[in-house]
Amino acid sequence: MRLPGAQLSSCQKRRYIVHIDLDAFFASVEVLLNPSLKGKPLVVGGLPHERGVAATCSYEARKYGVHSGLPLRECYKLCPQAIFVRGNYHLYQAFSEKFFQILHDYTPDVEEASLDEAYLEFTRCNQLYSSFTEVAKDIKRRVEKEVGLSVSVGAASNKILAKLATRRAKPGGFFELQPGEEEEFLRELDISAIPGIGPKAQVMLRLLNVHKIADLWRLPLATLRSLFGVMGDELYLLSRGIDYRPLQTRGKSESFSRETTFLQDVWDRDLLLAHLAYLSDRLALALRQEKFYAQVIEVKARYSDFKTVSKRRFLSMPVQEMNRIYRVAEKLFLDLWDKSRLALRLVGVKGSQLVGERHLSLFEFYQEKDERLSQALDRVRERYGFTAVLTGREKMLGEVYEEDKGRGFILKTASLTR
Ligand code: DCP
Ligand code: CA
Repeated sequence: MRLPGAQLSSCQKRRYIVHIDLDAFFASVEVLLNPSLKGKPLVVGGLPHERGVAATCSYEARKYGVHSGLPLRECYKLCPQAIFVRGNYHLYQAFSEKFFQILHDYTPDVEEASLDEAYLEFTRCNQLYSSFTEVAKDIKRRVEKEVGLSVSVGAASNKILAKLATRRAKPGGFFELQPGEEEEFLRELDISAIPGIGPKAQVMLRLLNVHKIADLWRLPLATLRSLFGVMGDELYLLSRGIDYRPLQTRGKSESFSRETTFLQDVWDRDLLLAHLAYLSDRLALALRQEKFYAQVIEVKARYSDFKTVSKRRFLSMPVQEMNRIYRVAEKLFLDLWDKSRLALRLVGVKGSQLVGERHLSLFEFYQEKDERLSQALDRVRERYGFTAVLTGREKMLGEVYEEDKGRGFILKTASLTR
């Protein structure tokens, strides 16, 4: 099967993206500071009988099946000889800052994707460097020397391919995907390699006998849409190595967000989703008032121990409507929320990569229905107040919060940006 991506990209300027990710980050910092841990199975995140999960573990521990997110007790069962440490977030943060400082020396286009992971784009740096490959290798050497941690680097023509190249390079290697090699490279990879295919999506796909990325190519777009809704389009493209997402650099971080801390920490799924629906609704209102569409939706959650997690999704079609935002937000939230961990103290939803208009995208048969519905909703709310029309999910908040004379609920610490 031919990938349409090869054709599409040949008529556009080829990008050069480097993805860089520290190996077993928290664990590597612990080893650096205490070399007696070197070569041993190490779990970071808590002691064996404590509540909670492993933040990460050394590669030696991974051989026993231990991994990030696994309850500490399970880790102990799988690898009782492992050394367990609680970890020190502030310390890791300091290492992370040093890591990013180095990266910013090489190009202005740096996306800090997480504490230990970044994308760098060199497309604009043609005049600056004679070989991007050599630059990528140089960055790797400098991080290893100056931060003291092992790092893996991938290079390719877009973000998804660069990230998958890093995965191939792990641990400690460098892998550059050459033009024309995309199809062979992707074919045999497991579907879990694609960001966005979480555990639930995997179960669904495996039932359809889809295990490898090449199996995904056989599913028509309509099938992916019926399985994954708005995310179907993205999976269709990403599985073919097609990815136009720009880097989210700090300078371009214009966004709207709506988040709130709860009156009391919350475990209850429906109550969490009710908050998320309401915040999505408020976000939609802000976007419509300012006449923006968001190309990226991000959900954030904070557990009672302040561990904060977030997950975002680039959408092939920018959104402004509450129900579209909520659909994406709900999926993101359910993917990132680990209900067995601790209760949550905060949730939030953010729209970024704002655009002023939306074009009909290649794979989207845009329905105006949602848009008309939103406009009608606004008119009713202008007359009768925001809480005059609420979705079924949102109504639950009426049992928890006071209303502000129809203008909305009085949340505990609603934090609005922009
Ligand atoms: N982390 C966490 N909880 C998770 C996942 C990760 O606290 N569920 C923290 C610990 C990790 C760091 O974030 O060290 C980076 O996450 P990665 O997914 O990049 O994992 P590692 O760097 O540990 O390992 P890898 O070599 O696979 O990148
Ligand atoms: Ca990492």
